[in-house]
Amino acid sequence: MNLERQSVLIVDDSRLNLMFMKDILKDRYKIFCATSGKQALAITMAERVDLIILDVTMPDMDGYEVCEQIKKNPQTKNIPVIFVSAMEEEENEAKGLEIGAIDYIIKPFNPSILKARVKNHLELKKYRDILEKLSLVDGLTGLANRRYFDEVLDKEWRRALRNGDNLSIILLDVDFFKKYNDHYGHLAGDDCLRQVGNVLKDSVKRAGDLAARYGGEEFAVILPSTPWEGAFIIAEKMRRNIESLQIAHQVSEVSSYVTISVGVASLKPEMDMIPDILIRNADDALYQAKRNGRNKVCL
Ligand code: GH3
Ligand code: MG
Ligand code: MG
Ligand code: MG
Repeated sequence: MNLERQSVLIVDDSRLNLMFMKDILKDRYKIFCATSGKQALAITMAERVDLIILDVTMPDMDGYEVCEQIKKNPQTKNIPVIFVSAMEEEENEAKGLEIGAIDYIIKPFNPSILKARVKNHLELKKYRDILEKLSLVDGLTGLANRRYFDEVLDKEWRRALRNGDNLSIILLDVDFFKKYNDHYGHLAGDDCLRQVGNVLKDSVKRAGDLAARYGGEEFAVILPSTPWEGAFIIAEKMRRNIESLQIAHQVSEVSSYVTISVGVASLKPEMDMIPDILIRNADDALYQAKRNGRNKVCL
């Protein structure tokens, strides 16, 4: 979880107003300033912004339009927007709230009210961020969960299709894990899965790679822009690193330690294919690895 100071973007075409609001908030938050809608949108794309204070009346693009753009973009739509405006008519306030702003403050305002409202909205934003993160993370291993894996696979699939690029995935499964649980107990089993998860985390280092818990004692890894040779090397490294943990597994039929079987699949996506084909190929390869004696990587 990102525990940095939260950040506020203040947007107003009057520098005097900007400085006034910045002074009120700068002790508590990291502040970004923009004097136009265009500049504001650029900052929301480039920086981590947790809340936006937005003037309504500005030349070129007015605050409503800026807010609409922010709410339309999946990357920025969850950033709360507070309008601050001298336009005190109720229809203006209603319009601001209707297009997705969380609050509307009328100028001139009392600085402590601005401060308090910003604080309350940022508290809510913090909990929403935590909930979103929890919904994507596997509780046992701290890896991405299946839901997040599916989302990323979809995204990477479309990117690879656009760029004519390779996309590889690795599926892996702990060998004789039912016997492990039966022999050592479920808690030891959980601990084993945690250790396997840590090895996977450490084995994928490139930005864009994703290691996930796919379900039960199965894990999956996405390797964008990676041809099969590279994916195979990473898979083999994972298999070796798990074996090197030397987690005792007295009742395994393949080794005295915990091992994994691994399937690798790689292709250049084409228009008439869907991402499931990668999963199916990796699953077939994993099945081969199991049939060929386990503790193996197959392609
Ligand atoms: P194979 O080598 O063919 O993969 O055999 P296996 O025993 O590993 O496969 P099987 O699918 O028969 O058993 C998987 C076991 O994984 C059964 C299930 O209880 C256990 N398991 C799944 N999720 C968890 C978990 O979160 N914690 C623990 N401790 N065990 C789990
Ligand atoms: Mg203005
Ligand atoms: Mg399994
Ligand atoms: Mg298994």
